[in-house]
Amino acid sequence: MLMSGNYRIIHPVEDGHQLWLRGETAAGAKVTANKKSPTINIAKEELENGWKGGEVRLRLQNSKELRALGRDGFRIAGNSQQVDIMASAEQGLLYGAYHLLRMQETGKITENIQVEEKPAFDIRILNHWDNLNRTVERGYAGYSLWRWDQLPEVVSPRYEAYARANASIGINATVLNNVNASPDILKAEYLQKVKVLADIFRPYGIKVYLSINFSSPKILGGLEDSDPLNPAVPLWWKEKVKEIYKLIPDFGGFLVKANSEGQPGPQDYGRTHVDGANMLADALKPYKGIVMWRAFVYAPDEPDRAKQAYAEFMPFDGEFRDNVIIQVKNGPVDFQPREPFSPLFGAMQKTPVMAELQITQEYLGFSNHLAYLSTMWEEFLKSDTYSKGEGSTVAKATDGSLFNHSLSAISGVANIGVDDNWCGHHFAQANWYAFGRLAWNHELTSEAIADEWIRMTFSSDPEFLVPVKKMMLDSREAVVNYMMPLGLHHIFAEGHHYGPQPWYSQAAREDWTCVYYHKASKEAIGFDRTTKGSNAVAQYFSPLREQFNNPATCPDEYLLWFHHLPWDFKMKDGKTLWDALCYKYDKGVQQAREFQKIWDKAGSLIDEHRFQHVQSRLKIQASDAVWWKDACLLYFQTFSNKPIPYDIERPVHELNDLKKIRLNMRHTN
Ligand code: GCW
Repeated sequence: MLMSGNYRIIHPVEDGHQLWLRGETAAGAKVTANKKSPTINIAKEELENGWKGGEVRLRLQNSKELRALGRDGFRIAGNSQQVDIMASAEQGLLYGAYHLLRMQETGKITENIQVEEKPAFDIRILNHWDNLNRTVERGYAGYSLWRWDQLPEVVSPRYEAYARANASIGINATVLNNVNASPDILKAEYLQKVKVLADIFRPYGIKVYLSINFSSPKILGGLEDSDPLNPAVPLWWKEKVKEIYKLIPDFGGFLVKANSEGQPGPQDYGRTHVDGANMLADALKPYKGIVMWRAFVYAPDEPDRAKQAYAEFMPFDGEFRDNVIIQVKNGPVDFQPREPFSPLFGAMQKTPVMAELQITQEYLGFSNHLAYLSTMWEEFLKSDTYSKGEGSTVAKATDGSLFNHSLSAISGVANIGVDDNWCGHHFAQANWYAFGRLAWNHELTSEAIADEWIRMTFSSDPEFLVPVKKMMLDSREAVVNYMMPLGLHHIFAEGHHYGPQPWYSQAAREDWTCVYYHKASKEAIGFDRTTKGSNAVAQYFSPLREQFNNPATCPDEYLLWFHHLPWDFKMKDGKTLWDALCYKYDKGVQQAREFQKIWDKAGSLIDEHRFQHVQSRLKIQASDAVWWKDACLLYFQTFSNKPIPYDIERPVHELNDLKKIRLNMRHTN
């Protein structure tokens, strides 16, 4: 058995707990291996339990060709009767085993199997925003998986199931705790708990990392301060790191949110990001640990938040130690349904940069809305930064190839909790899956990933597969349409970020209001980031900066991101901006309704329980879409003073009623 204890209970209903790992068979394939190890044993057992063909040979080989595929790469050669999985390291064999099983489950086994795979990014890491009290910041799938209260004595079987799910899609690292980090995580008692998790994850090829609180030396160590230039401080970190590696010899390193949204950092002492990051890097270096230093910084006094990460970090390019990587959110503001890529990608060239994606749907309807995010990430990864001429995609600027960095990584903020189905919404599992697959191979299409996921999770019946795949592929754009089309952004209700609140104007900081982002007036709407405005366009390479700067060439998707335009501005298709906005919102509503129809029809082909679960959420999504449309159009209409085009369904709400809605965080933990 793969799972410890008596974990494999029969679930009375199909609750989605098995994720995409459903290929178990009683066939009992013959599997041999030329070496034994905990990792190879897992690969062997997976194949014994899942492979429906003939003999599989797992072969660890130290050849030049295999070494070129790296620690995680593998080759598969043979046919359904006899097949070899070869790798130069045991992780490679494990990934090869999962790959072969995936080929089988998705109908890709041919008479001549020849596969060679090597991951695009070295570190493929989940970021859990899990607090030590088990709440999850921006988590919509129940409490944290980590039972800090029970560890290290009691070990939940879900830890191993989690590791297995990640390994099956190539994820090889995890940050266990929230970037808004409690210093307590570094206490000896917590490190004992972390060690237990690391031991469980290790055979699955998963390394553990921790988010740290920059003030830990002061708070935990009782030092006077946590100033990186106070000699006692780096010493404290050195000792702490030593303590960690004693327990966890393959510990990955630290993730740091510093001087951001009230978190402590080196600037508290007049020092820089470089001072802070390098101090930690020096402590980790002897053990091959790394620092992932986040660039999510924005100060209240800068007139354009979108410019700040670039402005603050570019001057430090090349000044960080070689075991520091800068972690940058995909967009320059904050995980909005659509943003252009952050200009740090491609611009920062001497220091490696990694993308931070958000798998959890903080800004895309929590686990109530069906939003397949692979299309968003694909759009991002394939965006051309033009940093070294055409073809300098974000993917290449971060996978080490464009700037010859030996450190490459990609991270995703996890959407996992203790809910039976792990992610709250059955289709949110697809986002976890897609993150892993894209981290492995950023050239995969969202279509191909959705295809795999549906076949493995639900069904390969074309009557189900075809419409449901289309629904998934359309879903993120639908959310953009009914929430904030044409480049609008951050008009979310304050705090919880679920519903619309474009009228929100009173906050401790201007950049925490919605009016700051849309700037609607009687005359116009949008954020002017052109050369005449905040000049954020200048942070992009040519020809993007010119393209973005001109409303005639700026893609419609980013129009109001970069431009403040009159309501009767003529769009490329001849519509006025106001009408175009109305039609986009309406389109979003129609799409959400279409998803209901698709699901009701296709759903009869799958189990009742998951069918109903998704159906109930699609109802919420459709009604939320109307709520968004009415709130935004009625509110913006108070400025535009123009009629909503008469072929569009009329609002069914009163603006004043919508303004009274106060969600009691009902959608969060
Ligand atoms: O998106 C915002 C979230 C915060 C989060 C922050 C960050 C962890 O609203 O909840 O804090 O970004 O990424 O640091």
